[in-house]
Amino acid sequence: MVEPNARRSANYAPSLWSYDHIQSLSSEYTGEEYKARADKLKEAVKMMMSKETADPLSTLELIDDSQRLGISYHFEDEIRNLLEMIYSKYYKTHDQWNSLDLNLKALGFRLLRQHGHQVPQEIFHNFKDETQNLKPHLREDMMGMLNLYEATYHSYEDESILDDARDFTKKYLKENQDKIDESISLLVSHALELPLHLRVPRVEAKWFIQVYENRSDSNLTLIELAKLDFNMVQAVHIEDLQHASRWWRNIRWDEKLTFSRDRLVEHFLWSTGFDHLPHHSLKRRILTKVNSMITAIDDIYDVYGTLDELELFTDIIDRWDINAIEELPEYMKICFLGFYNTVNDIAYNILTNTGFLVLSDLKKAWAGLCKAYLAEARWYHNGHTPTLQEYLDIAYVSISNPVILKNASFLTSVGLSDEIMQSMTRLENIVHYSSLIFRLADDLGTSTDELERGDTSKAIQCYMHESGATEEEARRHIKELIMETWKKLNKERAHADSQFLREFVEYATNIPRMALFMYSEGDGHGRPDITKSHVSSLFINPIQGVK
Ligand code: 0FV
Ligand code: MN
Ligand code: MN
Ligand code: MN
Ligand code: MN
Repeated sequence: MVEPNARRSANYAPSLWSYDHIQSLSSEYTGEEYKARADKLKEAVKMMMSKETADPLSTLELIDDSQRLGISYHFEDEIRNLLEMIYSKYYKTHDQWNSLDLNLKALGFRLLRQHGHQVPQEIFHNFKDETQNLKPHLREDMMGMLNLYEATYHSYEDESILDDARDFTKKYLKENQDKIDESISLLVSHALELPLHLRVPRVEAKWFIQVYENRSDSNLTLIELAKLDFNMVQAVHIEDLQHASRWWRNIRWDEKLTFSRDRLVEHFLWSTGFDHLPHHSLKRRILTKVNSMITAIDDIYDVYGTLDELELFTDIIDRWDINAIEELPEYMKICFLGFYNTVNDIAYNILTNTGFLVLSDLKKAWAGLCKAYLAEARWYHNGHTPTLQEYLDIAYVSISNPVILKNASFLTSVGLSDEIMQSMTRLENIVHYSSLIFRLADDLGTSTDELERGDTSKAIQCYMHESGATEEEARRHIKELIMETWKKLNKERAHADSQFLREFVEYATNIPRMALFMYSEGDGHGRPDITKSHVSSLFINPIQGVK
């Protein structure tokens, strides 16, 4: 049992980003001149994509490069048409794909699966024969192995050919990465660190633009557009960040809830990782507020609140009862009224922008989150360690992803129609898998500190408790669970057959990608020094050398 009225402290470091600093940021990439230049370049790329080529590999490479450079959102129709054509010409039947070489198979498989085409794992049934006589110093062979490795991350459950191919290529790439020239070994070590499918697109674009530019055969139109577009999108992000930072300043939680993490900029980083597209500003601004409220309320439950207070707070949120606010302690009055006003304001924004009244859905999602927080607080205060399954049934909610995705679903660019409301039930699995990976990645990154300061047992400890495993074994088990859950998410992605679902599923996939990114070097959310260079790279420093 824990002393019921003791307050803990997490001693979180202060923010590195002052209000004045954020408001002083600016970008020159906003004027008509840049826009006109970008439009010209886009036309040129469209021309490249419309030309009939006899070589499917170069077409696929063009698509892959444009995706990695972060500019493919300008060419969605062109890319969809190209892939449909390539699919029906080369990948639809056994006879067609059986005659392709390994590199072409692998690149096509990845891009086609990514875009919802059904290519079977059997395309790689003889990959071991095909890789018998590889010469690692040959560029083509190495690219083939790299593309096969990347392709295997698009697998579903029970695809053992792809599991084998992943193990095989990983080993091969590790053993041979020093034997090739730097332009490829750089790609290989990057991929071994984390495969492309698990990376945050915006962060990857910033990295890949530099790599691609140094290539001897880079396409000058693509690279010019990528650099210009990156800077123009960054200008939009700066305005979004400034907007969110004004809200944060007005709500004053940084000075009123001083026990909690002051992380407005990091919350903006999260929401930009979820969706960085320039025309989705409203979504980014709203989700930054949502993320900030989640973190503050999480800190109330995990760190500052007494169990009695938490019981009361949860009940008032559940009843959405503004009249009961008098019963709350001072700091909870501030939190509840600020929260209540902001959620109402978000619902109002969604109503005026999309015509949908979503307040009751938002209320339900927040109440669900607070109940999950309370369940964990009770475990902690009672000294109860649940089984891993018992824990995850609560913890996939307490990671806050259902609240995030509920808000995001009402802000997809497609206006909500009956058809979309019907696909809401289809979203349940997507929400579940996305949340589970987010939770497990968060526990791998944060639970050491959490347990030290006093918090409920997280996935690692629950598994150790139930199985007698060591911490190292438990961590390995959690990592395997993450990989198995990605496979389930991949399967759900394959069913995304409308504009709404595609946008939603991409959002839901970027959330666990962001989690892997934010926790890759430690608790990048709790410790601003870890995240500082990424904030500068994405929001402050433009790419140099843009004409
Ligand atoms: C929770 O941190 C938290 F604030 C997260 C996951 C980052 C905020 C970002 C978003 C809301 C997107 P913490 O590790 O304290 O979470 P738990 O659930 O483990 O207490
Ligand atoms: Mn917490
Ligand atoms: Mn928590
Ligand atoms: Mn859109
Ligand atoms: Mn955590």
